[in-house]
Amino acid sequence: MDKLIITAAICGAEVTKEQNPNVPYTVEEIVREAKSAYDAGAAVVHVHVRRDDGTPTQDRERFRECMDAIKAAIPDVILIPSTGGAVGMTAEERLQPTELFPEMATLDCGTCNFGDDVFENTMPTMRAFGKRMIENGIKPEYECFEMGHLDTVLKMAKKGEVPGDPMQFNFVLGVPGCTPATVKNLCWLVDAIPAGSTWTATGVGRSAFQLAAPTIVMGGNVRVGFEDNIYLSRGVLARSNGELVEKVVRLSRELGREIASPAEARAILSLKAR
Ligand code: KMH
Ligand code: ZN
Repeated sequence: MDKLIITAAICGAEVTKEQNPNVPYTVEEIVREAKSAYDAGAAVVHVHVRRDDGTPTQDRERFRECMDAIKAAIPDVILIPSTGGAVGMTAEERLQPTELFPEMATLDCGTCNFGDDVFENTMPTMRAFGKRMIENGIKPEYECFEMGHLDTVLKMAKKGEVPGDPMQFNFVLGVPGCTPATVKNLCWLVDAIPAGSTWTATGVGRSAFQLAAPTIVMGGNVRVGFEDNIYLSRGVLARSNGELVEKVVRLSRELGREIASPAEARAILSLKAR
């Protein structure tokens, strides 16, 4: 089994300092959280950015500023900027980070309920995002909240509408209104991916660590971070993303699986040398 790749989703677009004061907004706070996750064992950081007041933005220059600052602090980390942004943003707004030619970026694979909101990803939007990622040499991380999302992106890959082999999926389970974070649901999804693909599981809220443990045993990779969960354990707010990553490292070592460095993660994810 490959070593475990840990992704830290340090910020997200929806979680606020009112919920956990350690959620990063400013460039300095984003770098602090990325470094805490990296120092704890994360090879990958999933990047959303905010204005200093916490407002989510997909502004290209804010992404440039934040990603350059993270890279200055931890040069070898793999960055996966979001093209999901926040609910309600236009496709044009969301695509901006792809203009920076990151080695990877998220590509959301379908529309779904998202709490009280609707996270819209129409077929034309997804085709436009796939085309941009092919043109700019970006490897997508395919975000699937539902089995229908996975089925859709597999069909798009067959038609050449999104980058193909080897594909990297992130199964985000436990979002209110989407697929619940159960082991049965995770197995159903993992069984449907093509041979040679890689995958990550993200458990939202209280399921974060309950989904991490079976994922480690099944050979998948794990995402944790404030985007998905702000608690270290029941009622205990995490003081940093690093604390959340440390807990996954402990689980993985107890279960006999070592942690991938960024270089090892690049090899596992078949990322091209740049
Ligand atoms: N903020 C969510 C509505 C992604 O990063 O690609 C979407 C999201 C997915 O976070
Ligand atoms: Zn995200």
